[in-house]
Amino acid sequence: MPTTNFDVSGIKQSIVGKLQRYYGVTVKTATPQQRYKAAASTVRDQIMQKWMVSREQRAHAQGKRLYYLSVEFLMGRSLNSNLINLCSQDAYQEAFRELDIDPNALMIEEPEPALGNGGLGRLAACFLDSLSSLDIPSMGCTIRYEYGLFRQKIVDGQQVELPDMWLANGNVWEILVAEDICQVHFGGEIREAVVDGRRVFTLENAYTIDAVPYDMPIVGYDTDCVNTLRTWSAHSREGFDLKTFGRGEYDKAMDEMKMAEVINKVLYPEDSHWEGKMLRMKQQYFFVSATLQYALKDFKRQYGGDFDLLPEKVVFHINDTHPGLAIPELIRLLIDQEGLDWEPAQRITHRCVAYTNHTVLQEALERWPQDMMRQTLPRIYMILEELNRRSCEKLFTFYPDQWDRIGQMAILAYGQVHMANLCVALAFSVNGVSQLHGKILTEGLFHDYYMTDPAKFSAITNGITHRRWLLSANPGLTKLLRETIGDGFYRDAQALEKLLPFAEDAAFRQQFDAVKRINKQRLSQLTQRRQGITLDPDFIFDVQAKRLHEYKRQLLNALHIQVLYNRIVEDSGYDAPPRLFLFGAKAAPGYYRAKLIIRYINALAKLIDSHPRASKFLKVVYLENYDVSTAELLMPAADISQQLSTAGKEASGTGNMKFMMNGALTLGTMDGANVEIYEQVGAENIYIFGMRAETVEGMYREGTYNPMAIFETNGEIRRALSQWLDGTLFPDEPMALQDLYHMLLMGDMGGMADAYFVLKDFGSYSMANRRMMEDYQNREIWQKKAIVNVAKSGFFSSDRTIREYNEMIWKIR
Ligand code: 26V
Repeated sequence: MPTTNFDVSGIKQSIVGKLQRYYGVTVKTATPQQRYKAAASTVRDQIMQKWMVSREQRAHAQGKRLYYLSVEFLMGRSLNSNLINLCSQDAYQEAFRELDIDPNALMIEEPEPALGNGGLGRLAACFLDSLSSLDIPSMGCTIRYEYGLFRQKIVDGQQVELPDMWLANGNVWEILVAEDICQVHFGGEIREAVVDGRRVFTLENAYTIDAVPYDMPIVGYDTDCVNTLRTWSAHSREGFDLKTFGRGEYDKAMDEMKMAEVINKVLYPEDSHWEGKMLRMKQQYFFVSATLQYALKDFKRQYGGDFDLLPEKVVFHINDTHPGLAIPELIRLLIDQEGLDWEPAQRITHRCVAYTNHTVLQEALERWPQDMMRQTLPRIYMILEELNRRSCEKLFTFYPDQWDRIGQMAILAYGQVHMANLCVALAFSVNGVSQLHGKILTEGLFHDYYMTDPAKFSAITNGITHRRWLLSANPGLTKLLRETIGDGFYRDAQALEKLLPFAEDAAFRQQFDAVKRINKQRLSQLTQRRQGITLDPDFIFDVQAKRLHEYKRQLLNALHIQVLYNRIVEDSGYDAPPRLFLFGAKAAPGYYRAKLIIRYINALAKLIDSHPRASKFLKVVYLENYDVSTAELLMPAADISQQLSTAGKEASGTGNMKFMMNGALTLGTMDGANVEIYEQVGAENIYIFGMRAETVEGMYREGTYNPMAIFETNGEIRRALSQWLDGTLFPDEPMALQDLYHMLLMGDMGGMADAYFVLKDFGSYSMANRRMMEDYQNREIWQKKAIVNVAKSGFFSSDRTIREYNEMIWKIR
């Protein structure tokens, strides 16, 4: 077999050859998209050789394999991160140079697979990178959504959603794996029979859908390990079920086709508010069932039918409760397909499944209507009933006669299937994503379960892949670091600590500053191209980038900007360094209040722009369509990272880590992983404000919080809120922000006023801002703090996170 040599001349030959063979063009006449395809498929060829070897090695080694199940993987573009992990960046750069190809123009031709909403999906993507880099055999499993998260436009200050057709030009990185196509069944009725003295269950009159897997390679950094991201696509059987059609059941034949077509059509864009949508449940079961069928097939191929061996060879990690039906589905497969009895099936399943919780927000916890589950997945529902019966029986011995408590802990209760309870009761491991979040799980949300089995709970702080978020996203800083402390941090992010002494080195600080400036200009090119806005690198770049949600408190930031504006307007002697506030956030399309906050921010931007003096000190820019690629340009340009969630609400946050690693200082609450950033850098290198989580909890319990009292006593807040209703912000529609006003001061529909304590924390936030601006004006002090942040960010590499998961949970090799 001819093997290609991927040195500079081999790369050039391959690119030129592909352009000629695929498109009949030369490098000069090719479109940027054609050049991208030719380059990317060259990289793919290079990966293929490793991928094959990796698969053979895994089969040979007979080790344990991790299946990471997640409804979201927010991968971002692959080309550059693959080049980095293959250690081929230099060779390709040189090949591009010699072919006169602009690498940047080529990279942006890659459509970004936006198969995720936010933190949870991006974490899954970072994990895959670390798993391969640490040589841990693993497969990410998810749904091949035809449409990823919507693209966002801002029109007249408002969010408009557009479809994300990321597959329109094909996907260079995936291959269809025909031999692993399998079937998933929905609906129908259960028939029970006794065969050889054993009760057997069969499903009749079900809808059957083909699950078609597409595999994407996940390359590890400087290693031979290439793992797989498998995305499942739904197809109707043989296109159109002719048998059904032939029987004259046209409607049914059509229904099946429609259902198959729709199942992987679109990613749901809500990431904080759960709704019992039948289609979403079908999506989840679809990819879970297909994944488990494949995993058992692969297991049997290697080890035959000894399923007691399964927990030694396989671990299924479920990313939040969304893939939680893996639990009853594995039991179903072991019993109905493999012929095991209930007890061994449940015992084996328990030992194979681990669960991570990612949110404690009540409204985000999944609870399916029991009727819906019974109709759509009758056999799964039967198994849930049995699991519930056994689980409640066990709980009853631990909490005798405490029926209320057991009702709260039950898998089935009050007409609903409670997914978190299912996962906590049945998984062998339950973990939180930061120290604080872990504590809230064991002391709050899952406390009653914690008391029954404390050993299975853990907290493992999230991480980010420093290869994408530093090496790839910030080439300027990476180069400077390599020249200063060597390239040890490429492999081991903790080596960034070597940077610490250079905080005292004035020459280094100056270079560090120069890199930041260039990164600001890079970002400005993006906003210029996309929105026609130029950013002034002399401004402080102060960024809040994350999904738009009340608990994340973009409103606190905006309200404070408005107060600053008023100070400037009123005080002709006002002086402060000029500050650019950048917002990047998508709102769930049905989240009215979040969309209103977007309007508010854009109205503020306009108000400030139209004031000659205020616009010398302040600028607000709403970055359109915040996604992974935007983040990669945004993080390296930031001076300030705003992490304002109400304490106790943000499970971890991972954007906070990306900013830190790129030298931004955090302005934040003691929430999620901000707490650990604080511990890493020390109090003098971070700006902490606001109530602590316990205080917040206490205020909810007591119910005595009265934001109106703050409104009455704080003139700056009163002035700003009054401007919401007097036409200052929306001259043509003075009542536009009425809902926000009401929410803050009166509460809505019986809910408490200002439930996220925006007004309560405002004073402390404002003070922290003041401290920060004073420090910023002393360049030396500020630069030192920024450098300490980079130096201490190694802890937040997802390599550390994955090592901890493996030591504490998966125990692979
Ligand atoms: C929740 C839901 C609720 C039901 C509707 C659909 C849907 C889709 C996604 C989610 C995920 C919400 C949980 C989430 O994204 N949590 C975030 O996880 C990050 C990674 O652990 C963490 O850093 C963030 O703090 C946390 O909000």
